[in-house]
Amino acid sequence: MSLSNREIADIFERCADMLQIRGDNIHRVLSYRRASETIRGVPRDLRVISKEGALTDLSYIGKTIAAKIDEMLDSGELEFYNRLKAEIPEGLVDIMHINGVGPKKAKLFWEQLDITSVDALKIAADNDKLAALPGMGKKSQQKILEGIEALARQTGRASIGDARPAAQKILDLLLELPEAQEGALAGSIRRGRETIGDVDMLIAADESGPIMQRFVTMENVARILGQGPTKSSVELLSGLQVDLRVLAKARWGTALNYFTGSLAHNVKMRQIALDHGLSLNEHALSPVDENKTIIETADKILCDSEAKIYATLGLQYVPPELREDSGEIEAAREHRLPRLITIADIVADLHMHTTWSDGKNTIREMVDACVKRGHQYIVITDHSRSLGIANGLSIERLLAQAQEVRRINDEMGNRIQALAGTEMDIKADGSLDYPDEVLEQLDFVIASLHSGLSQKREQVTARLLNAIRNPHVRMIGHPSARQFPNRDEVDADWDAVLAAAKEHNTILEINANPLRLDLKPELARLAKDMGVPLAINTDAHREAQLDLLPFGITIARRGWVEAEHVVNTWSFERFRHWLKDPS
Ligand code: DGT
Ligand code: CA
Ligand code: CA
Ligand code: ZN
Repeated sequence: MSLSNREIADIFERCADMLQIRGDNIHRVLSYRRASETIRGVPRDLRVISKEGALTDLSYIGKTIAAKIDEMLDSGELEFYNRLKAEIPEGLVDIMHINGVGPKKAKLFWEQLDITSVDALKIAADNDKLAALPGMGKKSQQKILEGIEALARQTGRASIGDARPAAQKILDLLLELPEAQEGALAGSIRRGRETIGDVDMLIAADESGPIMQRFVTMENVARILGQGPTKSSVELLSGLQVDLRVLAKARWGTALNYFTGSLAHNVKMRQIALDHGLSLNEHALSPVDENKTIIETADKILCDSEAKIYATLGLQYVPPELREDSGEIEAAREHRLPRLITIADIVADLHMHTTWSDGKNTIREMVDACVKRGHQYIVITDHSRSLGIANGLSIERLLAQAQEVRRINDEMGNRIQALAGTEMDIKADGSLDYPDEVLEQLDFVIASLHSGLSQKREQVTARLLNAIRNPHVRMIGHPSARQFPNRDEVDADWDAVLAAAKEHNTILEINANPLRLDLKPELARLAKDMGVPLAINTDAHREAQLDLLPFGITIARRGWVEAEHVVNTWSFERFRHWLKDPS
């Protein structure tokens, strides 16, 4: 059996992990790790590339690695990996990936306590056996226990940042076929969930054969999970599963509605249909008798649009992002759904980095890129001095940068307004990274949590409140500090945080980076309900990341947010006046 790209990448990654646990030369470790990353990003089947003799054209794939790829493609196995497995118990790899462990500690636990599985590690930690080991302690033991819990919650779901563009590409490809009349993404992608279990895709066509054929023969397909006239499923080389359904245009509305979900929304919709004497499924609305049995002789109502379903049931049209049975049906009944924000409403980006700290583009490059994207105003917000790993700015460099931003702003004339700001660290002890007399020289100050993220609720809350109350701090960046897939949000008293933000007119950010999406939708909705000002920003560390805004818009829409609640939909005039007098 031949292996898929993803399986080969997984094996190289595990080789790298095992070499690292063994304590091998770091360059050797890295050669396997980089090969693994390269392969994960390759959009074509390695089998094809190998046949072309082009494996070594890929970055970080030399002769040795290429030979190992060929070995796996031919035999489905890798002798080198088998030998490593005989030496290093495989469970150590899982242990090493727990937050707070790493290769050295995994080896320590193995050598000292003969621990070779996550379960055994948990038992040892529960029984206080890790704390006494050299270099350990109660605190690191507790951290490992939390890491194990976080691991248990991981479900192997893809980030929307990866899944949505990949799905859209496939849809575009299929829509090129002459048979395809209409197409859409459905399921959790269409509803805009932060993570995606599998991709659901619909195409309207009279003849499905050519569409299904094209779908299962795409070059990034690892294996076909099923192929039929109405439904096919494939697994991509990336590991993502895609379900495609082909149906008649006349049933487009009912099918799209059904496969968009959520399940809970569908269940409510079906109940409302029954209240109208109709049975709703993916094919049609069908009249039922008093026993709720479909009257076979009665004419079915076909819906070629979702609008027709909602209208037939006396409901306002419900945007997909709201379809979670969290009050949207009740609101639709009373025609009081929000007018959700759209990407066209955004006129500014208040959070981005440059080469002054850990960004990849200069101030001028970022400013030009924002002009190109049509922004009216932006803020340059590099990291502050205590964030050493991000090359944070000393006070001298910060003030020099502000001068440079203002010089460039003058150069730009009325093409854009570029403001001088900072993303200041809220330090672990709760203090802010720059004194007030420095902050007051800036146009806009963000404060963010980057460290001390596992502190207790009271401590984290106090840090956030301290930042919110500072008169120079105008926004809290990525307030919960969560990161996909495995950094949980901080534990904070969000009621207190939102109330303080409201009182002090401190903006809470909806960070649009798909790894963050923070505030999460539930908190964004609470904030909006309380009248807390919001902003949707990219936190771009390079020019291309300025295009991540749509992911933030999706999150805001899931939080029922309207344009008015988001300060970077306001004109520069209004924003500037509000900064001076936010009351
Ligand atoms: P995911 O894939 O876990 O990210 O989440 P979804 O929502 O995409 O779930 P999926 O792919 O299992 O199914 C897509 C939609 O199809 C789901 O949102 C609602 C609909 N659906 C699936 N199974 C049922 C069902 O048994 N009854 C009803 N009414 N709808 C269903
Ligand atoms: Ca799905
Ligand atoms: Ca599905
Ligand atoms: Zn940032």
